[in-house]
Amino acid sequence: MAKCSICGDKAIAYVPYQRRYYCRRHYAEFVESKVARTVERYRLIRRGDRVVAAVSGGKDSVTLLSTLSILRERIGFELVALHIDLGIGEYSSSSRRIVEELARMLDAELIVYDVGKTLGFTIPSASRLTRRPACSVCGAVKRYIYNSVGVELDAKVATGHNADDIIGFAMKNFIMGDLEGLSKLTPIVPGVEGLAAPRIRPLYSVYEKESFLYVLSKGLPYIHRDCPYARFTSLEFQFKEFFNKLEESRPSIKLGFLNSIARRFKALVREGPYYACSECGLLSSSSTCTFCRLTRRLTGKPLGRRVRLSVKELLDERIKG
Ligand code: Q46
Ligand code: ZN
Ligand code: ZN
Repeated sequence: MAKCSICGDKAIAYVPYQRRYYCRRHYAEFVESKVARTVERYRLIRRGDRVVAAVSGGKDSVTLLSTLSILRERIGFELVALHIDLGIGEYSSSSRRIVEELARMLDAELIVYDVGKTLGFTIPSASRLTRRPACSVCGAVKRYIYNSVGVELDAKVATGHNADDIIGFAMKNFIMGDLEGLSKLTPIVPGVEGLAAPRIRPLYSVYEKESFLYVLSKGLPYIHRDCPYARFTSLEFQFKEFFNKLEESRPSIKLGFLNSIARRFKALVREGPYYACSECGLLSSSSTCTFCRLTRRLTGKPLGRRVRLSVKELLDERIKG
């Protein structure tokens, strides 16, 4: 039986690039210290910051909220969890229940934004009506709501993208020649005053497998099933598999790749000019932002302003409640 390299208890995992075995407790600490190092190294969070953690209920966002709630005490920042109910049938209702349970366990403040109730459409209905893939509609809706909450709260928005996600996106953007996309894959994407909240990725160096073992080792609740729209044939997914194969024979190759993304891709960042959407006032690359264009096509009216108003109401309730 393999033993933990730190305490000698029964090991539950081996980390090849460290050549170390870990027991349940020390494995959780290993992941927590990886996140703490990323936060420190890239100066993602400072004392007195406000951080909104996007929590879907999947293993990565559960790891995000748990590790941030530990760092919250150490660094001294305000942490708010944000869950978006996308209206994807039983998948969304289970995710919401899990996030509510998790927030109670971690004593984290939780805000739930219900898309169906507030905007009158769900991801499946919007995808049908606009004839766009569900994930493309979903991505635009989530990004818009995260940003609205971040701007309204003057907060940084933390997402649960892990190391494998970043590598998958990087390779896809590289193949597509999307330099703008590549420039946004750094651990922190700066905000633009009043238009866009800064975005941070505390799980930047945490492998997908590590975040899975983390939630298991801590006994945290997470949604076991995949979203019905998740595609396991996408280019990103195939690159993830390819890099996992490479990692088997060259442990830590993924970490090396991520380091160079973090160091070199910053140079690709385009500094402005920045535009405000003429409909909602948030960041846009043209006169109308993606979300306002999408919702105009869907409902006949751009709904950016409505989202911003509903976010304000939700946050006011939070202060009163
Ligand atoms: S929730 Fe949304 Fe994902 Fe489901 S519809 Fe696609 S993007 S797969 S992270
Ligand atoms: Zn141990
Ligand atoms: Zn807009």
